[in-house]
Amino acid sequence: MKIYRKSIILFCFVIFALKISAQNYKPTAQNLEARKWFEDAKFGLFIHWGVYSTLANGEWVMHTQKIAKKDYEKLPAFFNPTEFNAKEWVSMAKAAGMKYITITTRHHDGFSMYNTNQSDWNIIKLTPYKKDPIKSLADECHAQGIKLFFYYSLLDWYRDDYFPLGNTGQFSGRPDKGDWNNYLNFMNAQLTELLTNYGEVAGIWFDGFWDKKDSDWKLNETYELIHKLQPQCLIGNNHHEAIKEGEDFQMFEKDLPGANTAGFNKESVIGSLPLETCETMNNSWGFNLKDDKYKSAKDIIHYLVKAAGNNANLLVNVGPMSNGKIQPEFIDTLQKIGKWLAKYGETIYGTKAGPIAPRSWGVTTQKNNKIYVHLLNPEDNALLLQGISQKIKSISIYGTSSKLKFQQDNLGITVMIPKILQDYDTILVLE
Ligand code: FHN
Repeated sequence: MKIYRKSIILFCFVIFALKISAQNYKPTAQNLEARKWFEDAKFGLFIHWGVYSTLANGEWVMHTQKIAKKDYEKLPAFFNPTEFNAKEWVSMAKAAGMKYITITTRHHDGFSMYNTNQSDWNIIKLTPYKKDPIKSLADECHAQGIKLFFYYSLLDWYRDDYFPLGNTGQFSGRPDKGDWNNYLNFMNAQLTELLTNYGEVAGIWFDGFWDKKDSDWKLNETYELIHKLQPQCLIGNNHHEAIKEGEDFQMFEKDLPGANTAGFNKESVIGSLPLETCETMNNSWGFNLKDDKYKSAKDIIHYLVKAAGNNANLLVNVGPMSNGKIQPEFIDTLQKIGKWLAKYGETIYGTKAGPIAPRSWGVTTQKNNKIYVHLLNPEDNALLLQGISQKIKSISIYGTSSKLKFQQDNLGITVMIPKILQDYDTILVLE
């Protein structure tokens, strides 16, 4: 009896230990290095592009317009992006000061924008274009030294084996049965293609988990596969939940880390993983003809600066048109941001959040022996900075030699703010 009890305890211990070790994801040295690079990069371009772009009504059009599969299947025939030029897109991102691109390889409509052998529902098989834009983009990114992330939708409105259905995609006219394990195998096979045929992939950006939170997604297996194929590849998942085992960065859609203005970011920052927020340039991800609620260069620069002041990257989105062009409004704004970053990028790239928590007047960033105070909304002609323990030698306006008057005492640092302010963001440098 005693021996029997002992072996049960031992068995439980082994199971417990196995569980712990399975959960103890240890990132490789390459992965840790990639995380460091990612944290320093600060600014990326998000691209939502698919056959939905032809309808010019956003990437959710199949669901919002209740389009059945049999009708949606007519769309690829209209998708012929003859004006697409990977060099132009990558150069545009580079000139905007962006260090990486994250592009939709497959969104919720399940249509693969790349050459896949796992399904005919793809750009090569069904569009008059017949070419693989992801391949051209990957080659161009590698040539121009821009890292490439692949957005990959876990959610699928098209496949029968995405079953049982989740909260969306009920109008596509699919049968009442499907083999979930087959769906998971299909996804893993597609991810294997993406991580084998496109050179170095900086990361996989998952989305759509929230459609079926309670399903057994077997994410551990998928994450292990990715890290096995490309150890440096960073995994992020826009599941709107706390970070899960195997993920390499944490994301907050349309919100600064820890904030929840969008309504779906209930999780807080956990641990010390790199952080990212993403935002649209109007109110749409995919091309939307009628959406003219454009954010200004100032809006986006302010968001980028605030993201940096919160230790996060900003991934800013464009939804190219079905001819392959990016609309001029976006290009124009990105050029303005690029000019600003060319001048002030040192106060953003490679920085960490500064010693003072974000305030109504702005944020702080820091690098080496410098603290950058970003006055986004200067409120007064004197500013009291509290929370800096180091002795400050001098305070100047970034990029100028003009020193500002200040006093450092027990209360903090009081600095006089000049009347002439810089474009978008007046940056004080504390040495
Ligand atoms: O449903 C998607 C949406 O289309 C878009 O891709 C965004 C980007 O963050 N993510 C989802 C909504 O959470």
